[in-house]
Amino acid sequence: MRVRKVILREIHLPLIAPFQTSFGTTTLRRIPLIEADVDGVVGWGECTAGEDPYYSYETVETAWHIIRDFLWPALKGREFSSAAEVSEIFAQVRGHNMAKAGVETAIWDAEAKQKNIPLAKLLGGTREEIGSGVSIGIQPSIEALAAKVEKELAAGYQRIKIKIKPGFDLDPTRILRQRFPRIRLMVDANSAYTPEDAPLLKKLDAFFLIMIEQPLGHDDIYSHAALQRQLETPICLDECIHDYEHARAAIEIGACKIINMKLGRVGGHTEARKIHDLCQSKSIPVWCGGMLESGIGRAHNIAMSTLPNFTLPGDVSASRRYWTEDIIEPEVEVSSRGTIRVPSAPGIGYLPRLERIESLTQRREVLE
Ligand code: OSB
Ligand code: MG
Repeated sequence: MRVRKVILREIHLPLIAPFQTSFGTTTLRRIPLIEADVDGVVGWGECTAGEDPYYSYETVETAWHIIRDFLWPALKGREFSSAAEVSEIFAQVRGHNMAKAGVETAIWDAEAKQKNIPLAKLLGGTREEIGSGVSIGIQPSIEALAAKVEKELAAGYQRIKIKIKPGFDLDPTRILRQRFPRIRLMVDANSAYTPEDAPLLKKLDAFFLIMIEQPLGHDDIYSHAALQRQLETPICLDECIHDYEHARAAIEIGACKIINMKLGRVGGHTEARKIHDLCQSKSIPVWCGGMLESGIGRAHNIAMSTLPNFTLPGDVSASRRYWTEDIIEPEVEVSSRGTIRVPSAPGIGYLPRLERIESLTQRREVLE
């Protein structure tokens, strides 16, 4: 295989409603899309770098720079036998996993299309449908939050995740648990707490959460181990896990009992699958996180979520929760049982709507 050409586009897509976390609020997504021509077959990837370097150090600008000035030169003219080898070709570049994943996932899509099979199959996936949960951003009031939860449960979603931050944590969680005693409920702090907050976090044990996601420092695996020893509630790591070795270290020292998998954060399908296999062998469940993706990223998330150790509902939800109109055809839909049907068409299995993509494009660069 050889990548003949890459078209980089940045599209702007306004969210239906602002999404607030402990680190900031997003109203408009700037999304780099990667269209890779691999031996004449086109694959699509999405780069999940943020508008600001608040979730991770990567941004849309750094990703564009890394793809154009380092990843493309490494790839250009290079012969390889499968998409599984692309992460090695990129290994000389330290970090910048979201930039890498954007390109790597596009090549996986192209390979699946060359072989005329669904990407889920090529990855080794075994599910025909995946369980879907929602991530609900911080709301102006607990009442507003409860109303959102009510609506998502009525739509069928299997699990509710709320974002917490200091000052918006115990009260909303307590009230939701009182109002919805039996639902699968979890919280995500996006690194907003410190080890000194352990007594407060310990109080969350009273609410029988299925997990607490990334309470402590974004790069502090060690402190999560000390915290996990004090908590009944399982800790799930998100920001801390960038590769296989991070996952191995976190599991070995007891820093988490669950791992949130994000393609962008770990650099693509190959590394995600390695981490998945490790977790499976250690009886650590994984689930697919989200980065407010457009349909392209969402489609890759669905394919990855078909691997057998994705045993918990992920943050992969319907296109309509975020976008008035997605950029793929058909859009991602969720059944009243809170499931997403895995497409059976080749590759990511959804069609990029090229005209719509072009009309949303703010900049474009051809690499060849
Ligand atoms: O921590 O999981 C997170 C969105 C942006 C950055 C980080 C996170 C999130 C979400 C959104 O929780 C999940 C989604 O895309 O639905
Ligand atoms: Mg998270």
